[in-house]
Amino acid sequence: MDISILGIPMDLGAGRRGVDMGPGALRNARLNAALRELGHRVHDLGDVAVTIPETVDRLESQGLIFKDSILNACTESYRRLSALGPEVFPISIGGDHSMSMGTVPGASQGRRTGLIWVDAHTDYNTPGSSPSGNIHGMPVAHLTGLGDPQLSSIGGAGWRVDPSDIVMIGIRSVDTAERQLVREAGIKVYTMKDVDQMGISRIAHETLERLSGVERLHVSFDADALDPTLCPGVGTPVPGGLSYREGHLLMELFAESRRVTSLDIVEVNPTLDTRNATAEVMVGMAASLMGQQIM
Ligand code: HAR
Ligand code: MN
Ligand code: MN
Ligand code: MN
Repeated sequence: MDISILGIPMDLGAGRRGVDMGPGALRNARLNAALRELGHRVHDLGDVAVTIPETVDRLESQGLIFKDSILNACTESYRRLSALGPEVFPISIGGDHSMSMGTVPGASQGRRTGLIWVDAHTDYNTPGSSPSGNIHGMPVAHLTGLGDPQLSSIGGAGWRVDPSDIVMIGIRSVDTAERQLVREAGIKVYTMKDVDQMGISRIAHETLERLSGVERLHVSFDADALDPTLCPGVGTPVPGGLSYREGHLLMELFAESRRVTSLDIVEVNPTLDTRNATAEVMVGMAASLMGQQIM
């Protein structure tokens, strides 16, 4: 496969600093080499330009924290990924999760896209519902057309993800108003309770079945979906996450389906990590999704 890697060194959407160093940490953990060893052709596009927070006013626009700068970085990411065409598998490495407002439409190539959101959080706040104002808690809402009109139209005026084409896995932290929005939208959510009760294998199969009608299939993998004992390098750790094997099995089963067309790896924060362990685990997850097998 032809894989293109795009770095998005952005922490503007997060409540604390440091995920802007995620792309460096993931490359340092040998992401590119690991993918090449699987037989893929890997082309690194480098990083998109992201505003340095110290150089701008935090409340650039209508009280939405760093909105203009996030909009710029997402628009640039959208353009870079759109230009790749449908034959290339893009892996976007971040960076806080607000980047997915650009990477999901960019990787979609204008097609109907299924979105698998692997995360401790549903990231379905709107500017009105958000308790923090941090845009990394809002990308999915904007991808479905809610919220700020500029952030919700990065992929063009008509493009959006249908809430019935979204599946979330690993969820264990949802704000009160956000929960209502997720319910109203009809998004399929597998909480950690579901993971414990059903097993990740059944969840993977149900997810693929539910998304059987889409043309493109995007996995957006937030490192905080995994248990914080395994991935301590995240800004918003929540106890009780996916185990190492649950994460890998999920990726292995998606790989087996051969249906996934793009990936984000987000929220890796080297300033909070232990010897780059979180980046190394996430490189392993990417390798499993891209076909690495035990035997
Ligand atoms: N729900 C909280 C908020 O909106 C925190 C969510 C953001 N945390 C993440 N994204 N790391 O998954 O502020
Ligand atoms: Mn997230
Ligand atoms: Mn999260
Ligand atoms: Mn478990």
